[in-house]
Amino acid sequence: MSPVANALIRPIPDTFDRALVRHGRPSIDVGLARAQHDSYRTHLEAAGYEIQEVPTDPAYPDCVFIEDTAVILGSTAVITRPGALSRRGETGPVAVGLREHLALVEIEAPGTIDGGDVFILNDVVYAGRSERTNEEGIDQLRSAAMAQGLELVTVGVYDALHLKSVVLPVDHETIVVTPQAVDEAALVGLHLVYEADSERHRFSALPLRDGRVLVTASAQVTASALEALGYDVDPIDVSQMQMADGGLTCMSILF
Ligand code: CIR
Repeated sequence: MSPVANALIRPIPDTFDRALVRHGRPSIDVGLARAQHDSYRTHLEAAGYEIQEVPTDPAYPDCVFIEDTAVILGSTAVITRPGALSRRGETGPVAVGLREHLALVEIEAPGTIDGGDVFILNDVVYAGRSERTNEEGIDQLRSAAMAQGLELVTVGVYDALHLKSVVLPVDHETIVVTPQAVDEAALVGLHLVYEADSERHRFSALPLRDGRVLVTASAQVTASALEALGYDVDPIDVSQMQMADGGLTCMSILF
């Protein structure tokens, strides 16, 4: 089992149907979203995580996507400065939840970072340069990473909201990548598995501490490819969060 044992989550607010979306205006069913979020919570509990809930806030329709508000680097939580103006106020209550466990560092203006643009594998912090995360934010994250003995690699994101919309680690060396969505040269040394073309932008994954990999039920071809490689995949339907451009990593902060 991984030593990561805590999961910070934030329930769906009543205003979730007004969450930010990149394209169009999908009709999100808030009740169904809540049921799907409950199922997500149950999967985390079954894998052995201690759940800590940050109160939801209807002033922030996107607050369920708690991952974007903090990045855990060793013993430090980097409190982000989200790229979307409407999400800036989400960080305060998350910082309160994290400060009882970890030292805090804050990203300062003009830097912006969304946690969905960051993952860490083998002492390397991969940071996506995206529509939400800018160069100043990445520079500040690099300083925090170096203080923890980690190096940072910047990855250009071309066709996605966040790095983790299109690059999903499934273990310490393997990532599932959406073709032609990021600068793959920055991912050298990692084992790449490609998302099926027929499921473009539908796959998401979250490796759990019990060794299973939670995967989106909407990407069965990609999930089957992982299963064939020996991964123990656990499908979950999060269609309503996907309508709001969310995936599986974004609904928790694991530490
Ligand atoms: C947003 O546009 O900010 C939200 N609707 C979706 C955020 C998803 N976050 C993530 O994948 N880390």
